[in-house]
Amino acid sequence: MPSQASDPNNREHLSSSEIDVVVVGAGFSGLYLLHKLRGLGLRTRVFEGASDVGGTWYWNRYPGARCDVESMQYSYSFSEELQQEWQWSERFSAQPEILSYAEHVADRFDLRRDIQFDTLVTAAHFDEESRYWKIETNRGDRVSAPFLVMATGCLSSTRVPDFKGLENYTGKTYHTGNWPHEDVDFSGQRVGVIGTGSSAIQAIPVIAAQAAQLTVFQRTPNYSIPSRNGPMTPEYEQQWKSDYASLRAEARKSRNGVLTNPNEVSAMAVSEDERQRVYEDRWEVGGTYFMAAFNDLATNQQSNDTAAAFVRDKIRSIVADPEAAELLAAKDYPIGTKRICVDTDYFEAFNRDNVTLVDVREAPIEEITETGLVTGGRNFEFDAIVFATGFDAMTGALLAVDIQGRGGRTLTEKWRGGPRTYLGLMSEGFPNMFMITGPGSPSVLSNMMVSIQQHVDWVVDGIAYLRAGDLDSIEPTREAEDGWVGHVNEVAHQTLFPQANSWYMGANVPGKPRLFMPYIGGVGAYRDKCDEIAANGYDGFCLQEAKNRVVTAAE
Ligand code: NA7
Repeated sequence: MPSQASDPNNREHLSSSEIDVVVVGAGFSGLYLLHKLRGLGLRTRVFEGASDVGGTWYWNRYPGARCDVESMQYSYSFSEELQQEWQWSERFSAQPEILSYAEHVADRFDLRRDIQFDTLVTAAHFDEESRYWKIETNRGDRVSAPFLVMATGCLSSTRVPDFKGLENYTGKTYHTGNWPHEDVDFSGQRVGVIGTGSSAIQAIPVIAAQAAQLTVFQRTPNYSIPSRNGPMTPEYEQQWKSDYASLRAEARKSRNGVLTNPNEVSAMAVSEDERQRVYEDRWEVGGTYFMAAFNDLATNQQSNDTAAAFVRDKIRSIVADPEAAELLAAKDYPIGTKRICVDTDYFEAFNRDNVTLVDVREAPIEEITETGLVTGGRNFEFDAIVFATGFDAMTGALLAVDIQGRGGRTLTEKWRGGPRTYLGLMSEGFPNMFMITGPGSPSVLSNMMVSIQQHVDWVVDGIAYLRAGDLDSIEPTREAEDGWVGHVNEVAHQTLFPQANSWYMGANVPGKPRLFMPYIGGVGAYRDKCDEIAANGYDGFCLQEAKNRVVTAAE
């Protein structure tokens, strides 16, 4: 086999019979999977559509792209050496630094030699006879393996709305989630940004500082908290590094996989003065810590209202033009029920002379023209349009692959009414196919690094269990899956989350079933549940021996 140096795309791959596990995706999930599976002695092939590792952080290179989980917490915990040696330069890391970290991990653990880049998996069909997954790629590869792991990410299928006339536009277009690798220079240009989600909120202040004119088209305003980002101090770094083992353990048991210093008091249990003091303190600390100001902001409308009102007042105090301030102040959904944003000078950007806000809620974008767009009967001309219009979240990347399980049933067909999984890890009818941070798991409601590692550990332990027991397949029972889908839904409806038209609810994609996709029962509780199920011999799963004897957890 040639070295990667002589074969840049690393396309010379192991023959089918030599592969134990096919992994789709070389983001943080795929990288850790490969490392762990190798540790088990399993021959693993990773397919990745990009030209290098990094997943989300490979694609989302837009100006201002940054993680909203603190650097000291948004990193792998599986290697003590790695977590001690890597140095983050800021409290919240910017995309280039996170990508360098992913590259460093790939180098340090010599991962690239088992990754085939520039290759999209197009089909994965389960062959019942051999109990192997047969995989096809857009480059003509055909491989088969007993195990398939979809490490395709939750926010990797970008979405440009189906605007009339889009193909006619002659200027430059960009999507935040698929940004060019070359420098994009907006100097002297008239730029339009469509969307005001997390990506836009990060990009707008940076683009505004460069462009001649920036026009922001907002359909729904977002609540955003200042990040208070700054350089990493040696003291803060040491505080974490000297106690990583116990801090990481605490994060794993926490609600969201992030240590946010939660205040275990209801917002309704304190006086108005005390409430304002707490919000003021959290606003000063910055970041998503704000949402941990009280313990019932996600569940109690009255409590939530107080936090939302506080943030609206902050927006009014920052934005000089009262009309723009009112437009920017979210009012019709509870704070946090669309993903809370974290910014650096977002609202301040609207005080610049070269930035204009246009409301497209009442008058949606009618069409894209050769030179710009039309909304509310007004014509706007741009040298470049930035689509910050988000993703077909959680299910988009999975359903983009022609996945067929037992009896040739497609995943698309099975999920027509919404995703159905057991634990967000597997779906009935699709034996030996695992999803990392799939719908029905805490995933996007948590620190992804914590949830990714938990899933990878669970999956790899599961495969080891099968191997040790001479079992060759695992699949959830329909009953267990029904129970889990019901539980995910029930827990979601104990919160305020279903009230918002969010991508958590699939509401941003026309025609997508409207239901709350991630599991909101808490990272710690979820982990305990997964561990308990494994400890009970994989309760709710059907395990099969090579000889076809069905083994259930009760045996
Ligand atoms: P989001 O949060 O889905 O934001 C997409 C934005 O695009 C949002 O403001 C949308 O408005 C807007 N949008 C979408 N379609 C349209 C149309 N047709 N017209 C006008 N505006 C539109 O994606 P991001 O990339 O910002 O963030 C995704 C996640 O990445 C983020 O939550 C973090 O977890 C990281 P809407 O709100 O739907 O009215």
